[in-house]
Amino acid sequence: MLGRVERYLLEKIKNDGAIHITLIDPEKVTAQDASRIAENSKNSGTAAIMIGGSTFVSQNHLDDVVKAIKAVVDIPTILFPNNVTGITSYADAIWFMSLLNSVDPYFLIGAQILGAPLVKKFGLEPISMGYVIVGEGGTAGVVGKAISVPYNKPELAAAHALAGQYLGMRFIYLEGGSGAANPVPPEMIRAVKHVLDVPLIVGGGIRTKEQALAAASAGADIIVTGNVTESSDAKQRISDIICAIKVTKA
Ligand code: 1GP
Repeated sequence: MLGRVERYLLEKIKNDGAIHITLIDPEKVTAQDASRIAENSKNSGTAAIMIGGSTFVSQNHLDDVVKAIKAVVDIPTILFPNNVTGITSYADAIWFMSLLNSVDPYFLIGAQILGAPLVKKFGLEPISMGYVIVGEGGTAGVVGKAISVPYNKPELAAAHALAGQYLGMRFIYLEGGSGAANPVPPEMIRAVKHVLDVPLIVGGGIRTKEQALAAASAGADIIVTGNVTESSDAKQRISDIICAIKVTKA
């Protein structure tokens, strides 16, 4: 049975075409910053808040960040963990994810085995997701020991994504790496979308409405932005991104 957050995401994709999710990296912000970013993003029309980063964060700080977000917005909070330490009981859901192109079994299934009992204990809604690192891949690629799929090999990205879907994953995430110089190219998104039946998430290096529009037009169902949300003109930029992707697919 699908959980509440997953149903909400699917419904919103169906109604809006492509949707936007705001990523907050708890390592980069105070709890106060996090609540301000979440509130601004919500007012700009973001569908949900993802919380996670690629490196270290203390458990207490993660708890405080999620609590601060939940105090100001009612849209779903979804954990985006890089490890077992990325789990807190205060969120609504968790991307229960496997890094499909990691060479380290820890990121394929090891961390998931350690984390699963906590997810159960905390009553978090697990949303199964296949994570594929592409292009420069950023910190996530290094930490996750991924063999990144080059941007000029869209068919390889499609094979990874399809394997994830056949293994039962209900979302696929193409990750260009936070702060990537170039976002995932439309040709790669198109090739992946062509073979997939499950929703496609795309993120990494998306900074402008033009880039978001290009990703959505190529088939991204969910656009994730992180860095943009921390900029001084974040509210306007996120509104522009959301407006652009709605127009494309609605
Ligand atoms: C990282 O895809 C996300 O996991 C977001 O990347 O910070 O570049 O928006 P940015």
